[in-house]
Amino acid sequence: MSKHNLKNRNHFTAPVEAGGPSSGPLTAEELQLAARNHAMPLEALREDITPAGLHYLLTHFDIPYIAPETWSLRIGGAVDREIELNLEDLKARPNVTMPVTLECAGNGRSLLKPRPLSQPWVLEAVGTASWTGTPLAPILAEAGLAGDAVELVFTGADRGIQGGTEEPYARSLTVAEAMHPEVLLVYEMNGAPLPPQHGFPLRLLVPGWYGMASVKWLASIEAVTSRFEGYQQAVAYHYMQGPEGPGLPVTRIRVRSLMVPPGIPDFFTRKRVMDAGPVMLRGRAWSGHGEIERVEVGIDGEWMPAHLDPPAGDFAWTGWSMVWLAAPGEHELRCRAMDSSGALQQTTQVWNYQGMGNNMAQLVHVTVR
Ligand SMILES: Nc1nc2c(c(=O)[nH]1)N[C@H]1C(S)=C(S)[C@@H](COP(=O)(O)O)O[C@H]1N2
Ligand SMILES: [Mo]
Repeated sequence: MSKHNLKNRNHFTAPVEAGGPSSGPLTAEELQLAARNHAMPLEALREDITPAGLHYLLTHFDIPYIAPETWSLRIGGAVDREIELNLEDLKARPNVTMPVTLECAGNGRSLLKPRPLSQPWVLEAVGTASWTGTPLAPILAEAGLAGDAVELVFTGADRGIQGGTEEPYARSLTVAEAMHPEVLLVYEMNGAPLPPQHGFPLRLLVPGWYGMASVKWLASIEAVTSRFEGYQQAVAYHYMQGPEGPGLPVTRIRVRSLMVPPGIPDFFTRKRVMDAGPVMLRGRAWSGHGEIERVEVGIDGEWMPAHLDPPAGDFAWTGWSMVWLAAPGEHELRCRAMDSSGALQQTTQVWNYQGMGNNMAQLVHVTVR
């Protein structure tokens, strides 16, 4: 049993003390979170690599101020040798640069009915940056994990209170997950030092997983001999049907596709307006459960296959496109993807209490004139 009491095993008592999902209007607390944690404007789906300023952002507490000269990463706990590495030490190690698509597990939350109260994402909590860093596995090998180590706990320099529990932001991975070769300690985003909001000077990057696993402002890595029970691990990020936990842990990214909204938007409603004629519909699709096998575009309920580009990387999104002969009138456009595990995006909602992993197919209303 975790140290959190049952009353606090509820993700949503934290920001609003509302005690659960709501069908009412957006709250001031949701607006406050939405203003801090911005999404990626969907027109940025045009680019393989998302410019850092357009990448989505999710910070639970405050962005910590870290002076790089005094910062270091401590690796300890159930290891043979404790290791301390500063930024220069990390940069001197072998480096890897790769595009990785990150998505917040709460993406799509505000579209659920009723709406779980938390960061009220619509659909755009995603981005693909080119990340540079050093693989984690060799560092863990140098530290020498004890035979009874079961997990690694990654702790950030930020702290706050959630669900009545005061803690630093911390998440764990099993030893097997942490040893995957693609798991990196990254210090650059798109060829520049990590911006403060994305984890300067160092973050963990767990490709294929929803964003919560990629701990920003990394301060320490601790090998532990029993499962980590921190709030962000044991209480938050679970698929639950009601307030009683624990439910199933949220791990890898569920398959999703999004389209660049065609035409031009109406300022206030964001509804799309465009001229009749052929138009190239474009977008991106991704999954943490395997390659994208198929993307289909639905025009007024009729599904047609899209052309797929080669994926931008093993853990990055795949571009898609389809020509649509737009006829005058009102139209409903959708897109849905299927990955190599056979998972397909649904067109009806699959609700859960924390509003996690809602990958329901996007719907775009278009007026063709
Ligand atoms: N230390 C720390 N790491 C964190 C978070 C946080 O609040 N603190 N938020 C997590 C969540 S929920 C997500 S979705 C990603 C967002 O990464 P980004 O802001 O660089 O896009 O960071 C993760 N890492
Ligand atoms: Mo997230």
